[in-house]
Amino acid sequence: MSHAVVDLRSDTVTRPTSAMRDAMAHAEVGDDVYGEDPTVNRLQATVADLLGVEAALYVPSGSMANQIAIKIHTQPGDDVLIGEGSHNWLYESGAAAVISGVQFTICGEGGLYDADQLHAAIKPDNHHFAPTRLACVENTHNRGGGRIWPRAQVAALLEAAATHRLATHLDGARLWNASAATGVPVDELARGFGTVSVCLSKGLGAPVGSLLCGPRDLIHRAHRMRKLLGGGMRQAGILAAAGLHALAHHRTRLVEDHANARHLAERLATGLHVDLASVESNIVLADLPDGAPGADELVTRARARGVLVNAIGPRRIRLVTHLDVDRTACERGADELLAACG
Ligand code: TLP
Repeated sequence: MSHAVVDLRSDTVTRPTSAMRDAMAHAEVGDDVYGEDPTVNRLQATVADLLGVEAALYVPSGSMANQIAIKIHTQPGDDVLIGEGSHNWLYESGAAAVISGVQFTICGEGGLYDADQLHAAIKPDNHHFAPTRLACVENTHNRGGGRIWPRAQVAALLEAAATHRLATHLDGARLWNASAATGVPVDELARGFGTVSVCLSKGLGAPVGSLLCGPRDLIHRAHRMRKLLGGGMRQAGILAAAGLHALAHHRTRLVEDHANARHLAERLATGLHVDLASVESNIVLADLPDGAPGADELVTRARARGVLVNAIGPRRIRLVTHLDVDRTACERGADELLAACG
């Protein structure tokens, strides 16, 4: 019996459902560069409202949202504090150096850092050093395995950032997951940050799109940067409609992805090293024990068995649950991976 491929590489691999495609096909549109696309405007208003901010700007990708945020918070030559392995630093092609001319200082371990680590990383006011201007947080933290920032830690970090007059940016590509996992509304998780980016194309299952959110004056500046970077889109309502559909229909189900990730992690832990306590949302990191092949080899073997995963280190793989993998698919994914290790 042949099975469909189980794709656990990322929650970005989902395909639009037929209901989502219907919503896209029937979207009312206009030219968004003139600000005349009613569906984009509705999406921006909806997300601003959900996050409890004045304004939101629809952009093609999470990377663009983050890079616009860094640009509007900094000047060339500035220093930006960021958690280890954060997307802004690791996975955006060095864009912050190119677009904003800033340098990063990595704080803490595993993606999260605390107020003391922030204080320690601030550069003295001395001509040797790049002035520290911005602190970035990623919640959930992708490379950290979908870790959720403890709220008290965020509050203390924001307070410390304010003491040093740092701007703050939250990469909330998976803030929806953090909210679903903790039951804390997204506006509370976003509160206190200067800007927040959220993605519709991860766990929510839309094909495209992110929003940069914040106070009206900053989002006004972000609008110019979106144009400068070539991110102005025309009848983008077709895409925004997918986002609105995702927000209405795919948010509450994220808890299923989290339960599936836990199940997957427990099953994998029978043969691989998985820190079960760190599985908090829809991402599972697994380390390969002695005797197992290396991560690249395991990825190749798993693919031959119809299971797709990503290697993120010589002996580490990442698995992500989403809309297009149910419990049975996760079980099959775990079993094939365990078999491929032997
Ligand atoms: N993450 C992707 C890859 O780029 C690594 C993935 O498969 O997880 N912030 C975070 C925390 C992300 O995980 C991602 C995508 C982004 C931003 C960027 O979003 P896009 O791909 O829309 O630019």
